[in-house]
Amino acid sequence: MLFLLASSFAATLTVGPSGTYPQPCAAIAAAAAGDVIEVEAEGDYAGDSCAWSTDNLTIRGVNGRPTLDGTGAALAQDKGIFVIQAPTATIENLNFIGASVPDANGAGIRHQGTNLIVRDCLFRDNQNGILGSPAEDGTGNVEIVRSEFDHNGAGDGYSHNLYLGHYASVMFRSSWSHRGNVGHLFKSRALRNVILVSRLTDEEGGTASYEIDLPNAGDAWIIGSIVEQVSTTSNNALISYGLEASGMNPIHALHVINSTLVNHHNRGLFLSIGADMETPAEVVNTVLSGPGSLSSQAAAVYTTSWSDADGNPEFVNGSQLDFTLAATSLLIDAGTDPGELGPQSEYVHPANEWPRNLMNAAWDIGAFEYGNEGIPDEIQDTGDTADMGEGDSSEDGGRDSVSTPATDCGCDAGGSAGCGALLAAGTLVRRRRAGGGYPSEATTPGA
Ligand SMILES: [Ca+2]
Ligand SMILES: [Ca+2]
Repeated sequence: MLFLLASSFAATLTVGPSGTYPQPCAAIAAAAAGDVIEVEAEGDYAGDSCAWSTDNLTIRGVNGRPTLDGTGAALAQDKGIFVIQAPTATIENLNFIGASVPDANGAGIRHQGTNLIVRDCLFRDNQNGILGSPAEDGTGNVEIVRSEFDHNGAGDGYSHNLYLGHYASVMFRSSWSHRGNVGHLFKSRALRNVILVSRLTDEEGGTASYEIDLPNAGDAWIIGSIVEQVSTTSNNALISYGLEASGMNPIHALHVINSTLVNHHNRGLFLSIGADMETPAEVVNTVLSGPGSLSSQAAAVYTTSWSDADGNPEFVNGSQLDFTLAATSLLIDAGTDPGELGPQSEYVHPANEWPRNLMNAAWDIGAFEYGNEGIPDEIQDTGDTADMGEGDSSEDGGRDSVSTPATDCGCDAGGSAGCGALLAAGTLVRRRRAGGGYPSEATTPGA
């Protein structure tokens, strides 16, 4: 009995100068299912790399964000810095840098398990930021929150900032993918993809191909997000959907809601939609700014959306990628109520989010609501933070440490006009205040 009890409790293993283990992979090798591994930021972990199949490990950076630098190192299985073959894994607050292998597919994280949660991580100058394919097609949920993907790609067009295979679902939330090296900023073949209050901007120096590539279509939601194509893009389309027949998903429904799409190339195609996609794309409260064609799909439906034909959207500073609205913008209050799927939060740079309040009782077009200061309405109105719990950021306006709304303040199953449909679909999850102040909780079926 005592043995059974002891074995059922997760242990915390410590890594670093004052920890038990010198390197993360030594702790990973020693860990049992369910254990937490805390990695001190101040250690030197260059070249540390391993594969594991131990279930439900959490690897977490503490006292800052530690760096796993794979530059010049031989990486596990010639695949990546972390090669995860466990059913479920959680990776928090780590930098993955410089992964490269002989076949040019080296990844910061190579995922071959089922469920993966990544929070507060950075992937820079790897051949792939994350490269994943589930152990069994059609299973597994990947959730990426508050993470940055910068200048990954081997430059061959086959490696990307982020490339996920045939998972059941992928959630990319309050995250930033930028400066692609020829590959895509986001590529997924999942049955369901949700890109929520995120920023996918190629930016100065980027040469990404597609900013979003969903080659096998699927149930796709781009909500409250910013997508920008730079003049040096390798392909003048921004969002590519359903262009590969092989492996095509059964659902062919693309929804773009309250997003800001900007083309800085001299020509372009905002939505490149495969000819076999019989369901009209739904584009609601979305800005499509810059030259080029809106969509290759004639049947696409635009509801209170805005293109150059409608005039200047009047961003505060579009050339510097500030797509908030000027006071005189005609996009203010010009949207329609997107219902259950309207974004309840806004992207906050870099790689964060805060609540989106409906200002002047009318939706604005695009990813940003004019006048929103990110503080939940309840706080703005009353100054009373008592019912919001700890971690409110009302003092600093929420920009540094995004407040995590209590369940009645944001997007949750019981909230007002929340993201009910996504919640019901098991994609969005209840936002509640966790110990670490995370704005979202992961979906980890069976965990
Ligand atoms: Ca492009
Ligand atoms: Ca408004």
